[in-house]
Amino acid sequence: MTGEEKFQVDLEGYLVIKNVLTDDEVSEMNTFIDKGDMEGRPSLWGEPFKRLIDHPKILPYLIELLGPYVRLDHDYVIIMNKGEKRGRLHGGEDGGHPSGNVGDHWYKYRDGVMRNGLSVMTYNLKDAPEGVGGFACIPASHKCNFATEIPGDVRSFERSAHYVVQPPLEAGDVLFFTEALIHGTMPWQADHQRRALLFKYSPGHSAWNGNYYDISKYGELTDRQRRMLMPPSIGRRPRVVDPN
Ligand SMILES: O=C(O)CCC(=O)C(=O)O
Repeated sequence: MTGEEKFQVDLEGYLVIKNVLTDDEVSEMNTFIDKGDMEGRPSLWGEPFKRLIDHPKILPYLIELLGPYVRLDHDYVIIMNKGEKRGRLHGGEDGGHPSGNVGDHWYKYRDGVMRNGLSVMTYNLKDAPEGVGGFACIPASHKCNFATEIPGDVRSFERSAHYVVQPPLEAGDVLFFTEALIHGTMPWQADHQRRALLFKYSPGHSAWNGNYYDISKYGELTDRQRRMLMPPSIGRRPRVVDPN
């Protein structure tokens, strides 16, 4: 992770990582989705998707931002057609939003180190240029203190506000965001489908999802993938990357 990328995550709570997937990888995944045989979580859809558990270009970000014991908590796909709506703006530091839901949503900085609770790597399989909708957020809201004051019509995207942004994304880009950031899904306006794979990670000791991975369903896994699919724990937990 470059110094500028660290600066951006600390400043804004999200980051666009360009060109993580090659054109061939994107088209292989899109062809699979076109066939419509998607059962269960994307990480179970075969090798090209299994690689996303610990993608070598993404792993350094995960370790820097969630620590050496980072684990995959859950993964799912978002497919949207023109005119479709999904979730309003939500998230934010625990307790900071009107539903009162307490998740494991937090961001902390100390002595040059950033740490996050539940965080997301979204693999984009279709372009999402400016103005088409999809992922939207309030940059820097992972550090805001008045989240309960965000008006309902802004949360539901009925009224636009200058502080809500939809970052433009291209197929192959990965979007990182901490769930401590206030974020949601704007109605999708493009003629083509939105296709996004959300891989959500937690520090090794914590879980958002109570439904842990069953590694017997995955066929062959590397040792690293096995470590990243372990249920939460901390005592004697192996690091994702062996320091030796
Ligand atoms: O990518 C999106 O549309 C946002 C997904 C979302 O709201 C979430 O991960 O909680």
